[in-house]
Amino acid sequence: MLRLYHYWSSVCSQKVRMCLAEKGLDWESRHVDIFAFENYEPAYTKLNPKAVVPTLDHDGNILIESNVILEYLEDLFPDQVRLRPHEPFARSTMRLWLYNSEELAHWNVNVCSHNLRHARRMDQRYSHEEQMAAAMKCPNPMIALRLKRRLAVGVSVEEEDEAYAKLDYLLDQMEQRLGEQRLGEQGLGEQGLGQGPWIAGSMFTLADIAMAPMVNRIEVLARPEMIAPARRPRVADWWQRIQERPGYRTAFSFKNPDSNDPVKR
Ligand SMILES: N[C@@H](CCC(=O)N[C@@H](CS)C(=O)NCC(=O)O)C(=O)O
Repeated sequence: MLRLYHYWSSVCSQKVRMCLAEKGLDWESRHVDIFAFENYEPAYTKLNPKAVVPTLDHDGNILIESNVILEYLEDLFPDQVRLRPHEPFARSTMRLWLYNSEELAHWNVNVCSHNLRHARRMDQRYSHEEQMAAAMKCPNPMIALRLKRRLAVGVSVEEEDEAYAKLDYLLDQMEQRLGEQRLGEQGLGEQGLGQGPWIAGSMFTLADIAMAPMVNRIEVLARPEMIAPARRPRVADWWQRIQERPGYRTAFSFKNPDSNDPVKR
């Protein structure tokens, strides 16, 4: 049995939901309202000491970290729609982009989401004091300090601009990756790291799944022109193809259980 602890619009949860959908796996949902601070409750942090979503429970094996969960699902169900190439260089490219999705994309998307999404939600529900009290309960010092700092000074325009510049830098690399032609790639077939159309070459992989929620978030944030065809034609084309996939549609249509949430997408 696969049980996923997740939040409807969390990018890291979307990654795992998309992987489950692409593989056609059944799973049980445990929605964790991170804007009601349910992820800081001891019952949850016992499972996930980092106090973040997602967490996967597979027959009592508890997994955290979305990229680790993606690879675990691939290890468990390798034949149920393969999402990882065999060829070592294509596989390493897939892993590089899993890493990029966390190191560069997730952190900066989080900064850019704060004013438009996160603060609006929390301010609608809780006073400043209540939010500070919740931050005090968070056992993960990185998350707690980030929340306390944001409650004290917010996210400035400069900080946002810096985060968008880092996302631009990553999207430039993605544009280049999707157009790269490796010498001698002919004949590598499905495993080869040829020119697209996917991030690790001709095969749709976990790397595409890991980047999909990040690009989706950039689109719903204030700067969708970052992925417009005129600016980055290959990324725009990739994004179009991602959105056409039934796995994307299933994963991203998970309903927000809170109808009063000011954030709709
Ligand atoms: N590296 C972790 C990051 C998880 C993470 O930061 N999740 C966010 C939602 S996308 C979260 O739970 N935030 C809760 C909080 O900041 O209180 C992963 O990939 O699973």
